Amino acid sequence: MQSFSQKIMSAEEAAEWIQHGEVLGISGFTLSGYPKAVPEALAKKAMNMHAKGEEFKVSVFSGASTGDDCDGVLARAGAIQMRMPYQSNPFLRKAINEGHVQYIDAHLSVMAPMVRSRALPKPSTALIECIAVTPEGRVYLSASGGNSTTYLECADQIILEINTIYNEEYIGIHDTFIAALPPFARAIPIQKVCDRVGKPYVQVDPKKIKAIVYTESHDRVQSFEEPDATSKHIAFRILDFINHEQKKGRLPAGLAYQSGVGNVANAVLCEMASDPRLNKINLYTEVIQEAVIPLLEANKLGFASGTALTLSVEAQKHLKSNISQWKNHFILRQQEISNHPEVIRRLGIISMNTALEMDIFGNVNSSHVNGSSIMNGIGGSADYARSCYLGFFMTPSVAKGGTLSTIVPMVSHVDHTDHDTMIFVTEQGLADLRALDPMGKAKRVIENCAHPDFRPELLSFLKFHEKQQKKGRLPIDLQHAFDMHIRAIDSNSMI
Ligand code: 0RQ
Repeated sequence: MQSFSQKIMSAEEAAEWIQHGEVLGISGFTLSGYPKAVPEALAKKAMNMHAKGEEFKVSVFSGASTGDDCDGVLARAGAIQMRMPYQSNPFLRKAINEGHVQYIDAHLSVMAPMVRSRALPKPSTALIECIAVTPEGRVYLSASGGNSTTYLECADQIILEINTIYNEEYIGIHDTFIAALPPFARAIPIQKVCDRVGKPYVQVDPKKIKAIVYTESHDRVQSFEEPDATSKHIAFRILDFINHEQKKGRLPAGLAYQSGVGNVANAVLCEMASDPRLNKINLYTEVIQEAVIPLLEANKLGFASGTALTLSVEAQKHLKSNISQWKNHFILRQQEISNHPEVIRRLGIISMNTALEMDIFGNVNSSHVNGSSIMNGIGGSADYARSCYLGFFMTPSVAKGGTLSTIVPMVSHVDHTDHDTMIFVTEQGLADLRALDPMGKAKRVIENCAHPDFRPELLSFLKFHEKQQKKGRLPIDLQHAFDMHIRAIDSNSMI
């Protein structure tokens, strides 16, 4: 049996195991469960080497976004060559948009199988935050599942950060199940949100563990703003629609929800906690976020399955003081499973994701401002949108103080095509696009979702169709499709 006492070391010593040009496979998903000490040490190492005129950059594969003490420090140190599959850090975003970091924006469900099948470069080092490791090599993950199991399995060497913020009561939250690659893959045996199909730990070869670093540091997650009137309007419209569909017999009661990231998505979940029409709510989602606490306190959370527990520092402490009572409400899975289309389709998920902009024909841009500057990434939104039972895309009808319309003639970047979208919602209203042809969709989206200030221009876009001799199915006027975006680029305003 392996004794780890000689492998316990400082973050700086652990960083010496990582060399220029490596691919790191790190833990972390939407600012939860990411390594905190070794990335800081690695950033210092990179800066020292750069000062001496030496090269030092690594490629970073994660689950999803990590905190400023990981993505942020590494980006500021100029230590990232390539990043995949999702980020949300302002410094890293700037470095990507300025062309200093290569960024591959990928569906979150496919990252791990692509690593295992060697379609992507193999991470040489796995850098993983955990709660504990046993001498037999059982690694108990911390606040996120992400792609950690795959990185631990594939990497040549392992560096663990044991975060003592967590105590042993957290052990058991994870369910690590990995499907074999085709043609040997079998059905994933999840029939209910709460089904456990794997193990509460990841088994690694203890000989691969080169360094263990102790940390005591919360995930750096900001508290959400109190939901504003716009977000509340969006939430009411979604909840009213769900209630209406259930009354009409078109939507079975009791389906689980997926909720995307950001302020709007959090507001919708908060409204669910106080909506008397909803009894117990189950989540089959990626990110179990802050609003899960009001649901627990209102005794309305049945079960939450996700890959990340993304809570503000205050909520992390609150969860810790109630962990023995609340832990039976949670499962954290690997993102390959939380986002697996097979499971999402079988369970029949109600999916709610936020868009940057949506077009009148049903296409959605979640990731690129004016078609070119990355915001965060597509994340898992398409994993859910494509396979869900009922899918909402929501956004305030205007951004940047009312100067930009989020409803446009054509999105400037397509993450979700009209084939994969169902319901659009803004604070102005809701448009069910499922039974409409392109012209029907356009009229419904303009009437129900666009801000009144932008409706005349959007309607005039459709007049092109009336003027055309040779009509075509989609009334797209290529000469004017991006007029609104071009004005936004020229003057920061679509008005
Ligand atoms: O900018 O921060 O400078 O003010 O975008 O917008 O309104 O605060 O919305 O926090 O809910 O995030 C789409 C980014 C929305 C997020 C997005 C500007 C706006 C603001 C943020 P400021 P809000 P939210 C599961 C699902 C993709 C991944 C996904 C996201 C900033 O939800 O990344 O869905 N989604 N994953 O001013 C220019 C527009 C704009 C705009 C908004 N049309 N043009 N700027 N903004 N609309 C989780 C994972 O997959 C991990």
